[in-house]
Amino acid sequence: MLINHQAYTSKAISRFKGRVVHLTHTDLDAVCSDAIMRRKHGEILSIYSSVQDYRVYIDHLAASRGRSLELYLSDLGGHPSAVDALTKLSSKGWHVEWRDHHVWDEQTLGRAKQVVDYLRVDPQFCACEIVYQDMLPNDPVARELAAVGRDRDFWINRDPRSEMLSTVVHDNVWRQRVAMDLSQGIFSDRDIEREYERQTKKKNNVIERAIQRSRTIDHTAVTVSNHYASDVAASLRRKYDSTIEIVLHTNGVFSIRSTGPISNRVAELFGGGGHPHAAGGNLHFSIADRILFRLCSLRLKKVQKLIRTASAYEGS
Ligand SMILES: [Mn+2]
Repeated sequence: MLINHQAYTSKAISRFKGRVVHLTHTDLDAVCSDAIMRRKHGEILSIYSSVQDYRVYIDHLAASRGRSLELYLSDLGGHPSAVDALTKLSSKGWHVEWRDHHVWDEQTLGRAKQVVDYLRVDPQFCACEIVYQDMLPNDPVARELAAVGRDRDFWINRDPRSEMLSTVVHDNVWRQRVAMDLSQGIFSDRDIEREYERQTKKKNNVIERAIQRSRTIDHTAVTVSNHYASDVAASLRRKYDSTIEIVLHTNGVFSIRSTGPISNRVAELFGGGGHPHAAGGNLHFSIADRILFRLCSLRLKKVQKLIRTASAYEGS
């Protein structure tokens, strides 16, 4: 069973007959982690979430009546509020394990250690590598899944399968389908290839529009796009030879990429976090901000503040 939306969580939990719930991110690293968990545990309940608001799902789990299950988190960085939610879940008898590779602040790391049954945060690997090492170290398919996940997550891009799969899992429905396929060692088939072609066309249009809307301030390139943030950022860097790229969503969530190790530090100042070279945060747009953003987009005050902050870090 797989779910993508908060509204379905309670219903899905009450129907779920298995034992393991997997709460993870939405990208290929998360999907590879999910596939390895499926190989290990069979039928699991997978919840795909943005890295910003996954806490809501933990609240839903804690509020659900019935059995205490096992929750495995992966590819989601530590947030103080998520640790609070996990404290409640643990007290209800849930077993909780957390595997991640984002940069955590020491305080959250210390608190999480006391709350969960197992915690491993290791930025030198991607999440699916950690899941593979911990859960199925002798399984050749799990090893291959971990390698494909790493190829994309660390932006190595040597294995063409990682480009194809990471594009296809951008779609909610296909993400679930690919997780199932990967768990059975199927890395590609005609349907996946066809979907890749369809989404590549869409992706190229999205990138083209994002480039048209882009601006540079100093060495920071900024644009607006609700999809394919990593690909959009990479295209901005190619075009401008920039050192920082910011991709804003129309709802105020943003992705940041940087040649220097500053992305997570900038993102942390805006309620987010992530990796030294790739991170995300949220400008928390009010309704008024959203309307203004539609009119003046990059000139919005909150956006200007983000750009100035990022540029200042770059110079530091
Ligand atoms: Mn990851």
